[in-house]
Amino acid sequence: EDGYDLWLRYKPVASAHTLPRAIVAQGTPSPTVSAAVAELQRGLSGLSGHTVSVARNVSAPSVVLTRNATPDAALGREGYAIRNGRQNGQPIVRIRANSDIGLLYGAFAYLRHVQTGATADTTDVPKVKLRLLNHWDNLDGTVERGYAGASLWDWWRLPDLKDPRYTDYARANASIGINGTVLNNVNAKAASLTAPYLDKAAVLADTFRPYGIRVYLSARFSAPIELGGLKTADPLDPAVRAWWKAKADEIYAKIPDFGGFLVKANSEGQPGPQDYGRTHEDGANMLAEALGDRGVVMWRAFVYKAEVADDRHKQAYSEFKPHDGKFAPTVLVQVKNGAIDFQPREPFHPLFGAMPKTPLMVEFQITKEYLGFATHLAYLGQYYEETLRADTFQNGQKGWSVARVVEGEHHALSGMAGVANIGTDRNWSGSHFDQANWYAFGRLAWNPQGSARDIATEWAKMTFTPDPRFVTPVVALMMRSRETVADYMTPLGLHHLMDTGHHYGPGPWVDNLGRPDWNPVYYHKADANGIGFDRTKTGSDALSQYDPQAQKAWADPKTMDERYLLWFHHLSWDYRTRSGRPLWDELVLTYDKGAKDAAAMQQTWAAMKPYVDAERFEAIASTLRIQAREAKWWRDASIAYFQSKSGRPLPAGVAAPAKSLDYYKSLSFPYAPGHH
Ligand code: BDP
Repeated sequence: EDGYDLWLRYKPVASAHTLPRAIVAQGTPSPTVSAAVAELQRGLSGLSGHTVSVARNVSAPSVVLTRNATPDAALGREGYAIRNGRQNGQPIVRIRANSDIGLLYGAFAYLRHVQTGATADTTDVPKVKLRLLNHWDNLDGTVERGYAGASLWDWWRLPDLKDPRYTDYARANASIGINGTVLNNVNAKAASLTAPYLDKAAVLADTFRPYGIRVYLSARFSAPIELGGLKTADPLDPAVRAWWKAKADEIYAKIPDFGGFLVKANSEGQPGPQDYGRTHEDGANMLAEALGDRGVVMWRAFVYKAEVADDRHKQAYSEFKPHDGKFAPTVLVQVKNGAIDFQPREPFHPLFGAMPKTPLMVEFQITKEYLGFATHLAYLGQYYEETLRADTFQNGQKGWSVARVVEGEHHALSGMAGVANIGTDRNWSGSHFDQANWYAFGRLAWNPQGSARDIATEWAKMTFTPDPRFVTPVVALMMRSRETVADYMTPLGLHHLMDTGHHYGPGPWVDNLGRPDWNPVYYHKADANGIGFDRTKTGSDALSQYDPQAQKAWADPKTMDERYLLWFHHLSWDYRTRSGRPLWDELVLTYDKGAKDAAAMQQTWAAMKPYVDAERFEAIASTLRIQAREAKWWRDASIAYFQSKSGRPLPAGVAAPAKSLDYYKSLSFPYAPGHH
């Protein structure tokens, strides 16, 4: 097994003899219903170990797909109900929905239930409307921050070559409820909007359509200049507006269900409305006007300028909050989970809860740019859950979790985006366990209140085996894994300590980059006296961007969750932590624990050998070996560096770093993937 089949392996289950023998689809056939029937046939045949047939009528135990003649409001457009019952004297499982896509989702859910041992009747409806992958894929086939091979999109051979892998991609996404995909990098090339590339994108859209997946594109704001020969891309210029309108019409002629545009503007050198003295809403609303009610604009809030003020943490909030309520109804503002940049741990972004009049999407990173790429195991379901459950106290009210803000109860639109970790590697995600992050993202986009542990359990059962001797220890390992990475990379709320460019190894000493807020020293501020970024009133005061009640969680170092300590506070090395130990000792011990826990993951995995095929067992064992070695590297390099600042001895019993600080500084990774 090479991992290609993901969680859709369909190996025989213990309940094989009880499974339906036939599939009956009632009503008018459609490509989506055919996809549902094909998946059920493939799935049930595999799970039961005998061929399951497709029938017109119920004359054997069957799965029956029924599209409601009159819509059932409780099921919405994409929901489904699964009911056990009887028909013609036979036991049946009826999947009901208002739409064909609801039937497909119901089919996947039923197959999941069979594999995870859930048999009860269920009704399920997605809580978020736009559940999107964002591919940071370049037209030259490379993937920005991609660690799973090249881009899946073969732009060179498209539109002629319809790689069967595109269908498997769509199946996998539909199985977890993802309903849209942005094909190209947010650092976009205008060429993706030219006729030849639109023809290629149209073939992908045709392939994905039966699976309920719409295609979207990242739009380069200056395209009217680069492609249209205009002198400006000023969003208030009538010629610019006309250009975008014509472009949108051209796209819809080729892709009738085109989803819309994702835009990174005025961030990290990308063009945008501010180049013309205009605002974010001027830019976003112009694109919304061009698309009309045919599609949406997802305008990213990941912005920061070179002439950064005191704290990059504050910029997105300062730039966007004043514009709440000014965006067109088809614009969503897409906000990263935290205010800096996908660090191993970040407090939730202060914009959540601060823009009640605007639909806010949350953007998570599935690809692990700052968590050890595809070589370190970190289950992100636990990370996403942590963010989604945080209370923003929107409008000063308790109970406004990030999940609830994203679900957007007062808005017509809602959305969640995940920066994809998918590429041409046979296992799709670069490592077997990274498939779980794709899976968890989809499941949480469907239901942001879902449980990361339950999701990990489902995934482990389907991807490996339902045997509890495997599932229990592996789920426990997954649930701890992100914390372990945070412990050996960025303990106690430290952040952005990664080395220049690739963001893989440690570089806490880096202080020579063009902008202060690219340097790790800017974020940890360690010196002989102490460490941490003061974001309280005595410092940058970023904390004041949160609702006063949310602030309480982080305002007092004595009572707060210490996993965020140095994110908000600069403290002396002697500061007494909750454990009673001085901060210096606590920091060193956390690094040490992270490295030890990473090493221990290998033992847990070694005991799983009887339950896993040899190919995947070995592949995982080898990445855990790399992780243990590199966790030690992180620990040693970080302790060596911070000790050069604190000048203090290591706590009793803690081993000194294996090599000198200069040695760690001298290491470099010129060929690290994903950085171009
Ligand atoms: C950072 C990445 C960079 C992306 C940027 C973004 O390092 O490659 O272009 O985010 O989200 O995390 O736009």
